[in-house]
Amino acid sequence: MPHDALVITPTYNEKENLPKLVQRVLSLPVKVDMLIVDDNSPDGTGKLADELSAKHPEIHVMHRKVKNGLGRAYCDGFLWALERDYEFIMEMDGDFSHNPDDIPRFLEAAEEADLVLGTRYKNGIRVINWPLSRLILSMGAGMYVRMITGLPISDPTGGYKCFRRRALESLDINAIKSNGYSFQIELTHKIWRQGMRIAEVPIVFADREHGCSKMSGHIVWEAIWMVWRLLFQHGLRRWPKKRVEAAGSKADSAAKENKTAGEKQEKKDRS
Ligand SMILES: Nc1nc2c(ncn2[C@@H]2O[C@H](COP(=O)(O)OP(=O)(O)OP(=O)(O)O)[C@@H](O)[C@H]2O)c(=O)[nH]1
Ligand SMILES: [Mg+2]
Repeated sequence: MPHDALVITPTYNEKENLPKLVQRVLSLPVKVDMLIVDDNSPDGTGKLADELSAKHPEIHVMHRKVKNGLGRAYCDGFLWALERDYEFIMEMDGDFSHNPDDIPRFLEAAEEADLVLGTRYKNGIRVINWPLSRLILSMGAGMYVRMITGLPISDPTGGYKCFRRRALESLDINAIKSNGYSFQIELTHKIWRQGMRIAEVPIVFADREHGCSKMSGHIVWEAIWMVWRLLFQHGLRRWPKKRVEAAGSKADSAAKENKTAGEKQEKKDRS
């Protein structure tokens, strides 16, 4: 039987990482499914993913013909998840920069939020083995996003996230064209500006040990333009629309209880 949480991992040349990653995810105390979205990796990651999927029913694989960027891979994964019954849908890199042991904390926080973001920078800096230039770029990008768009998030370029189903349903996924940093910022901004509830959980981010980074200058430029686009799309507003209650939140259930109590009272009064 499928679980109600799905972890989506895009892969491009991750053959050293994938088997260990799958093992770690499968041995978590919470049960989750995993979708590997592989872009025809020349190192054979796709074939390896198929072998893992044949052994473990929790593992699913999507093959895409050409390398088309992390953003497109996630969007295809989201559409796949929404066609099924998943309530919690996570993004997790396949290079161990995101520690799979954090998954239960994301799922717990998602009980009270529409979107949960892993943060490397709230209450300290938790990044291992990055050159200083990369850290400055990442933290600088975060400041830039906050300054221009007003998005009150400590790590808006991070890619370890958990979406509630309705947060993804609120997006026009086919209209999202960005990749990399920009992709992460765009999704979060579009969910935040609708007034949905966002939570942050602290994570430790470690640079990859195996394989190589797909980071490029293009990714940085794309993000620089994207924040302005988002600001204009939102009518130059730097705040969200009226807050909507988070799916399954305590406040939400309290509101429902109040409503039911009110209805009961009304019936009593009428009789
Ligand atoms: N399917 C697919 N996966 C990708 C693509 N580009 C990157 N990935 C995967 O997305 C995840 C994150 O990619 P990384 O290369 O680590 O990129 P990054 O995390 O932005 O950069 P680094 O911090 O330098 O590692 C990894 O699991 C990659 O294998 C792509 O074009 N297609
Ligand atoms: Mg990485």
